[in-house]
Amino acid sequence: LQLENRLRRALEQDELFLLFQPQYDIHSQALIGCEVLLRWQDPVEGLIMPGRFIPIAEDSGLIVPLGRWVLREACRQMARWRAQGLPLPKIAVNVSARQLARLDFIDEVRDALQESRLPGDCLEIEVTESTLMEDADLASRQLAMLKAMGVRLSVDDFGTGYSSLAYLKRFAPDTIKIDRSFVCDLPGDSEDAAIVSAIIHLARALGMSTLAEGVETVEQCDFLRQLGCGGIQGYLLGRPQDASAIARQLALPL
Ligand code: G
Ligand code: G
Ligand code: NA
Ligand code: MN
Repeated sequence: LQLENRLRRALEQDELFLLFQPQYDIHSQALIGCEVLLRWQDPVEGLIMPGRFIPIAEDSGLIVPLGRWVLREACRQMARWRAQGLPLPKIAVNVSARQLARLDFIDEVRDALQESRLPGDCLEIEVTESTLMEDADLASRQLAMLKAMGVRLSVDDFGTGYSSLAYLKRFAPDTIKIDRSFVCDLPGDSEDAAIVSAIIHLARALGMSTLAEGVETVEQCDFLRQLGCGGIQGYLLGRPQDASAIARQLALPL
């Protein structure tokens, strides 16, 4: 409860901020997007990571105002980059089950885009498999409305949750994010190689793109390229960083 109260105050007192982790096309090396990652700068404790406070926000319902803030701030930042003429196609925002389940979530997304005068295709929503499965009928109605606005969908941490392949067909995400746990032991681990290869083939057959998370070495990157993976994200190419660092990077030629 103590952390919950502090988090509530943090939201009011501007202690939350966003970092952005770049996502690249594995072939052209062009920047294809940035994942938005929330941070909390507590005046006493210092930096607090989302692994510690997102579960508390979800349990208490604080994730709703907090998620609304993230969406709005992320869109504002995207609009600033665009106004500077920087070529960033989209931002990817993590969305929890409890946010997606609210009927006014769609209005919040529309408001955040409109306030920053952004087209829907500048925004990607990242949800986990379990978020989709929690109330699949509701999720599918909500996601259809977002899709009609041009908003993209990616499935986060793919392969780690409870899911069936039927839901991939049903939700038809634009992108499957291959979980870091399948990437970290590449290229040596033959089981992980088989899993990643199967995910990439499945995605391709279904007309979806793939993006590998947690890519830390050149060997992993080269191997993923050979397997036909479409995008990469990870410490090899860029840590989560602040908006000005992203802008500096975007201003450089390829
Ligand atoms: O770097 P990292 O520690 O930022 O992220 C840890 C986890 O926290 C990730 O699983 C990510 O999905 C989640 N996360 C980060 N930012 C947000 C956010 O704004 N909203 C939600 N719901 N989850 C987030
Ligand atoms: O669960 P989700 O995939 O949204 O979380 C992304 C998390 O992965 C964030 O905590 C982010 O900081 C972390 N991350 C991003 N790139 C790497 C990487 O190359 N290696 C490791 N170990 N973690 C990473
Ligand atoms: Na994510
Ligand atoms: Mn992820």
